[in-house]
Amino acid sequence: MSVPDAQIFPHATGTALATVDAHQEPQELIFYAGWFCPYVQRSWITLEEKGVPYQYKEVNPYKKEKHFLDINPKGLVPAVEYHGKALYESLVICEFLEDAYPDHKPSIFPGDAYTKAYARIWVDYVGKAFIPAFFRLMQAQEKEKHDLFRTELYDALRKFAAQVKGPYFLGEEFSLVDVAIVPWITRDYILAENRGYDRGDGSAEWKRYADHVEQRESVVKTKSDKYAEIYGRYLRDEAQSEAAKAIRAGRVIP
Ligand SMILES: N[C@@H](CCC(=O)N[C@@H](CS)C(=O)NCC(=O)O)C(=O)O
Repeated sequence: MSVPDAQIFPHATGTALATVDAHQEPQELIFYAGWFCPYVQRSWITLEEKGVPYQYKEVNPYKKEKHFLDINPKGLVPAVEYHGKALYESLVICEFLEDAYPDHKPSIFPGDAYTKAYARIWVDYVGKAFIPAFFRLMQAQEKEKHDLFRTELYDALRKFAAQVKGPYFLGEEFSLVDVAIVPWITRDYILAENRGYDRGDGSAEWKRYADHVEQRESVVKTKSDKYAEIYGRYLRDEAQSEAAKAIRAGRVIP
């Protein structure tokens, strides 16, 4: 059966296109990615930060093709194949890259145990509070719901911004907390254009943080310029992705 979301633009654009082109040679690590996906961008940023050699392969996860389901039975991007063995889940991949390539710097985890655990608390917060609020606002159809969910998103991001040491979440070092949230920051112009969202209305701290983190080189190098095309279906609440269905049903995003 054809899924409407399967009709997506087939490849990266903007600055991400050159990054894709530079990673076509076979490597021991194959990165299965969708140019449009914020979860993919997390793992992609980590690959670029660390300078890990990888081969980029574009996958349309909505097609659920057998060769991809063999790699990730969940049928979601990102996924990697490392020496022929598969892994998936964006944050798992980020942590794996850290462990598998310890000599590739910078590390996206702080060295001391306490700060590493503290970072994990805020990565968890991004997944449980910030991202669901972001998608709820995007998929909401009525004006009252826009107002309600915009307030909810501002509450979520203010709480996060209040903990930002600056310029990055943990201070001078870019870390997994920044990696976890920044793909949604690079896409928040969709909410600004369609849902009355404004970084400055969130809080001055949030705006300062968001304006800064989106300029990180690894973020810019993995950014495409056609996100609006993908999110039209979310804005009309027609998207059939697993995330969109979960938000619609009030379930946890897979
Ligand atoms: N929890 C997953 C989420 C990945 C995800 O939802 N990817 C989307 C694209 S942004 C996907 O592959 N969707 C296919 C679908 O929903 O059928 C992760 O962190 O990697």
